[in-house]
Parts: sequence; structure tokens; C-alpha cells
Amino acid sequence: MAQKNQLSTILEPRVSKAKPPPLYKVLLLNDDFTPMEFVIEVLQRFFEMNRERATQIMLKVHQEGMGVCGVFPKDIAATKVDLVVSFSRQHQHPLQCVMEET
Ligand code: TYC
Repeated sequence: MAQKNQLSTILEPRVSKAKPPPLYKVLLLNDDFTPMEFVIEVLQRFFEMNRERATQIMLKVHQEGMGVCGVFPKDIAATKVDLVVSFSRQHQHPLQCVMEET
């Protein structure tokens, strides 16, 4: 009985101190030059929105100056921003897309 059986080790329940990873909003900013149809295309292509939802968000950005496209972990948000900005520059549009911690 001097030797303790390893299989009998008791795992005490602990309160987890690990914080959930921070989330980031991906935002589109309004400008006077990017065509509305192009913004709708971006929202459908990179944020998996249907045309109706994409049109609603585009109009919100157009009227209010900015709008949220989605909320993601940091690396996914950063990838979405890069994809939107490079797609927009490829098509010679000045559309701006940024991320912000929630
Ligand atoms: N304001 C643009 C226009 O009138 C449309 C637009 C909407 C541009 C949303 C950017 O993020 C944007 N053509």
C-alpha cells in the first residue's frame, strides 16, 4: 500500500482562469466612389451573405458611414480585411475595410 496507483489520481474541479480569445468586428467604411453593386458583391463573396442581407448592410454603410460585416477571431478578421482590400484595389476601387476589437 506504500505505492500509489497512478490510475486512482483524483482530478479536482478547478475554476478556469483562461479567458476566451478576443473577437474583432470587421467594418466597411463609406466612400463616394465605390459602386454600390461592388460593395454588395464583396459582402456576398467574403462574408457569405445573401443578396438581400448584403444590400441592407451596404445601404447602412452608405447612409451611416460604416457598418459591421461580421465578428471573428483575430486571424480570421485580419484575413477578411486583407481579402476585401486587395479585391477592391484589383478592381481600382477605394473601398476601406478595417477591424476593431469588440
Ligand atoms: N457611397 C457609395 C456610392 O454612393 C456606395 C458605398 C457603400 C461605398 C458602402 C462604400 O462601404 C461602402 N456609390
